[in-house]
Amino acid sequence: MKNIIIGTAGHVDHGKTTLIKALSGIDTDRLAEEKKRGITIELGFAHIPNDAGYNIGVVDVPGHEKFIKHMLAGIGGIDFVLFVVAADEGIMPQTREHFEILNSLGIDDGIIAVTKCDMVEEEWLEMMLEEVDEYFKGSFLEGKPVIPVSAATGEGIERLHSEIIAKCDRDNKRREEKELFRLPVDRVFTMQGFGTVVTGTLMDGSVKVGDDIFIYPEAAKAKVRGIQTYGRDTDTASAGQRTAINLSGVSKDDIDRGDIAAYPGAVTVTSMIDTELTIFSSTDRVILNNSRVHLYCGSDEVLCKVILLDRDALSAGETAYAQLRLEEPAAVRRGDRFIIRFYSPVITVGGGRIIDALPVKHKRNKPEVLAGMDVLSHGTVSEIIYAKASERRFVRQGELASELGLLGHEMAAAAEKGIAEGSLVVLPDDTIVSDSKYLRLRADTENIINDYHGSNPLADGIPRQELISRLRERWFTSDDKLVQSVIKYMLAQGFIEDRGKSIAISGFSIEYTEEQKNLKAEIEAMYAKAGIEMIKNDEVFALYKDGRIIRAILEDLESEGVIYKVNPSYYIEKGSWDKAVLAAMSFDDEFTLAEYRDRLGTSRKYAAEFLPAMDKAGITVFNGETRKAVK
Ligand SMILES: Nc1nc2c(ncn2[C@@H]2O[C@H](COP(=O)(O)OP(=O)(O)OP(=O)(O)O)[C@@H](O)[C@H]2O)c(=O)[nH]1
Ligand SMILES: [Mg+2]
Repeated sequence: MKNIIIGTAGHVDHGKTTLIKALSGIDTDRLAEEKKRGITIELGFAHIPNDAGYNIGVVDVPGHEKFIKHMLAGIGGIDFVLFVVAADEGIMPQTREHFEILNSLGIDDGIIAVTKCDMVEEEWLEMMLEEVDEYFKGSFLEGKPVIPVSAATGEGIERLHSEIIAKCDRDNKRREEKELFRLPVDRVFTMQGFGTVVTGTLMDGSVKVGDDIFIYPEAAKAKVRGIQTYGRDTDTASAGQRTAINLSGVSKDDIDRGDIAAYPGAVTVTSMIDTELTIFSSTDRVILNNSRVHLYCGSDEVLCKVILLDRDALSAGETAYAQLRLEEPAAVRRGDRFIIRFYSPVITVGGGRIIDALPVKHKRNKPEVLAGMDVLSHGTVSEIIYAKASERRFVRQGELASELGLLGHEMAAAAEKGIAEGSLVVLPDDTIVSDSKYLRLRADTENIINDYHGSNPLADGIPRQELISRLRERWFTSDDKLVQSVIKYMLAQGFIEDRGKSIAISGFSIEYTEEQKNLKAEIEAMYAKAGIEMIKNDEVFALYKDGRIIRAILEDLESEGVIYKVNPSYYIEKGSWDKAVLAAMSFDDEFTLAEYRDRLGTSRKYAAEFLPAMDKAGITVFNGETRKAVK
């Protein structure tokens, strides 16, 4: 089943609602006040029956200039417009305003209905049709069907119906991948016995009963209890359907029109957006830098400041890069279209496209900032990823995909390309960095380790924990996982080396002075001479004033396999230790300390140090009195 959403547009009283009733049988003016005043105030919803197998939803908008904001809340998600111009009045102010809005929102297809034909003479109608042609010339509506209709006599209604069906036979441009699900909420209410219900046009992706979704920008979690599309219960709803979702876990008060129901990752919650902003050619208003305006995006409306990045004023028909700084967070997606209206008087002045959903704060009139905008506006996916990865301190691939409106596999493919070209590095924890940023990370790491080697020439490397905390400080991050991931990547690259508890620059080895070499030889000879009669560490440390050097020599001799660390107080010559172990292993049955001492032929003092060390090493098992060798 193909899903299509049509929106109406046109000046107040031109017959939009009446025409939708003629096409669908549904009166979308539901409110008492609408009935009383004979105008549409809120968005109306209907669907057009057809036997072509399409789901055709309709969003009927108000034409009155006072309710433009309601129109904006519903019109963004449509596939094409049913543009209404009344034959008796022709092109009127909100005809123009709606048209500019549709243009700005990137709507690119439609049908024009010239209504109330019964009210005018043939000649007048001819003149009006010419006026309509003239007005839409050069726009997305040029050459589209123009159909004279009358809801009063029924003239043209059938033809209009078949033109609508013909238009539905078009490529669906919506993205249907499930994970992209988002629905800008245009109505929220409670239903007796059901709880909270939100409705909206399902923009991308799909949703099903039982799913956990989130209401953004607050990110309030909710569960999908039920779904309706076009008045029928259903298990799933997908892109291009008018959808009502019954939610549990959130109350009506937690949700406003303009919020977005979505899966995590389908939207970016932001307080700033970079945009390409165009001022309507029909307006006489000028947007000055730093002006406060109303921003309409999806069904949301927020106040924001316009920071013009390359000029002080933007006037009719002009386009420029602007950073919009929002007074409240909004949930958007890169590529989304939006409209802006003057703060006061509230007049629609322009609109544009989001080119960065999570920018950094920009300075004005900076060539490098503007060059970055060019990349975001019309660069390739790889170029955009590179720019974002360079700009951000650390960003994980998944976050960047969501910010850029890319699916996981699209992001992975682009990253893969960047890696192959050497422009990007993806770390084991999925952090993505540019080549130049990676070189800086590498230089930082090497500098810290080299400094350590410089001031600790007898240590075989910097203790791993110390390296992590120094890098965290250097990179202003508390993210241990990230730092470890950088280290892991660099270890795999082979220019630093894992030395157990410490990390060294590859190839680093301890360099002793002549004096230290002699000292090392002296200590080695001491242990060899002592053999099974161990030497207490204190005696060795007494040999030299600098304890750090003794420690380094002992550790070095240990790692060379010359001595063995029995416990914190004793090392022993390795060959003697092996003998001590063999003696324990030679018992077939349980043995006592005294039996062991006799077999090894040493004093009780040493035997009493060896055996607990062997227990600890898992060579022997002690039951409180006797021991048994583990074989
Ligand atoms: N004679 C005649 N009257 C029409 C026709 N279509 C609409 N009308 C009348 O025009 C008036 C306005 O029609 P609506 O359908 O409410 O106009 P609308 O464009 O929805 O108005 P808003 O939603 O307020 O912008 C109503 O009184 C309709 O009965 C038509 O084809 N012929
Ligand atoms: Mg109406």
